[in-house]
Amino acid sequence: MDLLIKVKKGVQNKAQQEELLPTSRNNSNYGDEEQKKNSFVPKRRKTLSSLMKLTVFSLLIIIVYIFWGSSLTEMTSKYDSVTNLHAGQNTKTASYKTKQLTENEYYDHDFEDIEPAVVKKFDNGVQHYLISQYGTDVLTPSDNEVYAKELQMVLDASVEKYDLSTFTGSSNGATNRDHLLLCVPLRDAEHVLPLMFKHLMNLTYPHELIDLAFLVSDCSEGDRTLDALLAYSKHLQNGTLSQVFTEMDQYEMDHSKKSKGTKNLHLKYMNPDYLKLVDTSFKKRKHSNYDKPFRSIQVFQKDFGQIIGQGFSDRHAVKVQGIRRKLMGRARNWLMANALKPYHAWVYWRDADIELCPGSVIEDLMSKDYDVIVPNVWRPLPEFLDGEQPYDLNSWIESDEALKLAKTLDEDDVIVEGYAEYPTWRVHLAYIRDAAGDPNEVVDLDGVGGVSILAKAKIFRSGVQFPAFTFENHAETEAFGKMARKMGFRVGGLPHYTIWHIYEPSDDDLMEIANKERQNKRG
Ligand SMILES: Nc1nc2c(ncn2[C@@H]2O[C@H](COP(=O)(O)OP(=O)(O)OP(=O)(O)O)[C@@H](O)[C@H]2O)c(=O)[nH]1
Ligand SMILES: [Mg+2]
Repeated sequence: MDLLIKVKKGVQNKAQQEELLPTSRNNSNYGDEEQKKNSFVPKRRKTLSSLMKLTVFSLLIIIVYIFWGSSLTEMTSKYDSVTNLHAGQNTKTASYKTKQLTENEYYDHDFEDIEPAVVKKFDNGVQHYLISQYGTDVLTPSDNEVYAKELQMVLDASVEKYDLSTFTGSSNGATNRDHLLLCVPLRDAEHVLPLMFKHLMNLTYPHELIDLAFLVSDCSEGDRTLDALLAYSKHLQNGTLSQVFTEMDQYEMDHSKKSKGTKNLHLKYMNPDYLKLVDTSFKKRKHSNYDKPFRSIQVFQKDFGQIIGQGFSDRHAVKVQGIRRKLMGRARNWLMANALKPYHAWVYWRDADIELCPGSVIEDLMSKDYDVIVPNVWRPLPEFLDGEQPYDLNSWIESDEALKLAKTLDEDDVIVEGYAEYPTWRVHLAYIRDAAGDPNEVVDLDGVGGVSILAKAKIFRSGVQFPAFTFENHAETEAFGKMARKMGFRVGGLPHYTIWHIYEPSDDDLMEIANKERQNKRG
């Protein structure tokens, strides 16, 4: 809490004294003025001081809960400039263009027009305020006016009123100005963060209606997911992140020309059309509000004791699925419990490792007016492995065979889809895809995968959660789907609306690629 107060104070001082946006969340300074100028010098806001205040506040609510690990000072200093984002990268960082914000949603709800100095005057009670402010004399009408205004500010600071009937979630959320909480769990994810942030910016659902909440947990020693996340978040809220990525991409291109590494060897074996689609997708899809900041960002760091490795082969072993999924359930519930506010009408869960996804995914899912809804998730593969594959098998329709199978299992056993050990004969959303099918077609589901879930916030308020225990022989998102159904909510999936997960070569795939390379060399 001390940390938060310190951060708030720092931001306040900067806002009041310098009329500038904060350069650093922990109020640390750059070495000298010249260095500061060459780093991320914030833009002076000449007009609309309330807009400036808002941006200050939207940065301010990047709250970091550090339960273990290094201090905020150490972390942010490592990532204070883009130069540090990729070690040794020397990019030009002179000046970035920022945007003016006008939408009401940037200011409403949490961001009431409260001046801390005024609220503080009431610290010793109303009577003390009146005496020290106006002596014992009767208040003049103008004193009274000031008093009423300042008293209202105190009340606004401590009482929040919500009518939950106005935050139920509608199929046309953007027009209805529905607030949405977007949750992303992250573990050892530094390498996919640029991709993730590009997808976030690419979302066409109004950014001023989206609160972002990230949970970083159980990362490996030396992993820099949290540092990178904070650095990118700062730029996202400044509206400068796409400029940073342009520089990073340019650097990456120059660099890869110079050194022929084996890191991305598998790309040689992928479908060239798919690779081209990935390459051009952001260039083509950029929308006019791409650079607009989100309404707020919260970053949480908390470990849950996940010991199963995050490598592709580690995390897919059948024996570890139950434990892994239950811990993920705990992590998701924790994030939601901390980030969900009374005014959120929708919650969107999204994994970081998605390569292709329409920017309109939120509106597209919302338009179906289901309580829980997911798209189809496939992944590309090397051409020697058929080029593509149905990926997320956690979205399914329950079968009689699986119900019978469940009866033979222990109460605590977790059925895992896609493994020979559990022949469920369920209909998987992934397998009923027709690439040319109607993307608006919906089927009712029982279990759902967690890659991209849109859900009405009211279902969480009614008690639906991601079971961190075995619920009907399932855990986490699949059990979440089952639980939502059991509580009478509508759960659906779009078989012909596909988003694409990144391809990470498994150990077997890497061996196959190495074999092919050897064969090629032998000629
Ligand atoms: N906070 C947190 N995030 C995690 C953890 N494990 C995975 N993640 C994140 O959750 C998302 C999904 O992770 P994946 O490892 O792809 O897990 P998955 O989707 O169950 O597995 P795949 O189907 O193989 O992709 C990604 O954004 C990860 O960074 C964890 O233990 N804690
Ligand atoms: Mg994944």
